[in-house]
Amino acid sequence: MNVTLFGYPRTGKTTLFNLLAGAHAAVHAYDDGKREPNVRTVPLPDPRLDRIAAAYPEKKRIAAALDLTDLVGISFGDVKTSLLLGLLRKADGLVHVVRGFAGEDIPPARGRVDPAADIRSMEEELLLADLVLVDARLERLEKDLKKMKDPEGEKERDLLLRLRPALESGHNLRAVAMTAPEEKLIRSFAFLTLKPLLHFINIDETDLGAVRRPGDLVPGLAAPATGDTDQGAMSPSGPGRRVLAFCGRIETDLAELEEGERRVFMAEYGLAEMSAPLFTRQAVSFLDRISFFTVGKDEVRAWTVRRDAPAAEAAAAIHSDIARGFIRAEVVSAEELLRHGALPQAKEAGAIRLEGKDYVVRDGDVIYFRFAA
Ligand SMILES: Nc1nc2c(ncn2[C@@H]2O[C@H](COP(=O)(O)OP(=O)(O)OP(=O)(O)O)[C@@H](O)[C@H]2O)c(=O)[nH]1
Ligand SMILES: [Mg+2]
Repeated sequence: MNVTLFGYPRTGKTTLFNLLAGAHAAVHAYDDGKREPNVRTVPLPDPRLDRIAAAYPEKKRIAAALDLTDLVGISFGDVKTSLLLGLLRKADGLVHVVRGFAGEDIPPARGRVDPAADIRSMEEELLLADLVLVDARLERLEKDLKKMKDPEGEKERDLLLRLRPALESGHNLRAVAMTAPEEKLIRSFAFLTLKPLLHFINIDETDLGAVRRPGDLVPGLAAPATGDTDQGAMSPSGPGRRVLAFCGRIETDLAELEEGERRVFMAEYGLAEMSAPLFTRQAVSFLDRISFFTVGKDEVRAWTVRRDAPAAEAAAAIHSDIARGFIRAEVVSAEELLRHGALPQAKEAGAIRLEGKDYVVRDGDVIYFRFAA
């Protein structure tokens, strides 16, 4: 599972990467000409995993992991031809880091600081990159179809012809209703506008009061209504843009402090939470995935799988052998399991269900896969 940080030059991508990954990658990448991305894997905290693991103190606890990639800035207008396009396409989710801080010493990429304009133009660039891909594929398909009849190719062409106008009229492919087989048909294109996208605005400390209400900060770009909490700001449901804000400079200073001291300064700035826990807590749902858990011989472990995935796919996330030899899944929700204490007691109480390979996995399921080796 991976997320890529990208955006125009000097917006604070590496600063955010360091905050999220607890890393110390050099900023000023634009000075030394470094082109390779920074990469780091971070564990995703999950209180349910902690509580299940607490019932098994002798077993190791293994959190689900998220791979973070930090790209160098892409110049305005360059996304569709960027050498980094391949890396963007590989991502499961995209975090667009947006310049919101003034900072006269660091000239903004487009001459002025205008997060709303940057968000709109980056979204257009993503649409355009997908459109280029659709057109190139359509041209190729039409040529082939003239030479030879190919029902699969015709299906693909018809679908692409349906996607094209959506892109042209400024709609993400996420907004186009597609059947599961259709989604599969175009999966290999790795369209950018199909990916979960979050705009993360790097704001000035004077705007910190608005940090969890970026909709107030950037009028017209309201995140889905979230009341006073940040909950749901990254959630994929609903048509709204997903926008969060952080203050790179302040958080970088705060990250150096000890917990107690940090709390004091955070309170002073009116900052309820640092970006790292905020982000990692919501990363699984941001990526349109859900978590499930396994209690193995030696370890209690969290996994993630695509939302709406069947049990067979969850099994495959662990090991292809388990998917291949799948017999039954023994399933109990984490809540139910914890009510009984541990698996043996839950079993005794008849709380464990036997499910087949088509069972749609629910967030928080604890699963034991029976399989034939
Ligand atoms: N004033 C101010 N400066 C910041 C803030 N965040 C980052 N910077 C500075 O902006 C410069 C660029 O930050 P980076 O994190 O390297 O930005 P980047 O987007 O990774 O840059 P490239 O990879 O070169 O595109 C650095 O000098 C940072 O110290 C902020 O919130 N406020
Ligand atoms: Mg950078």
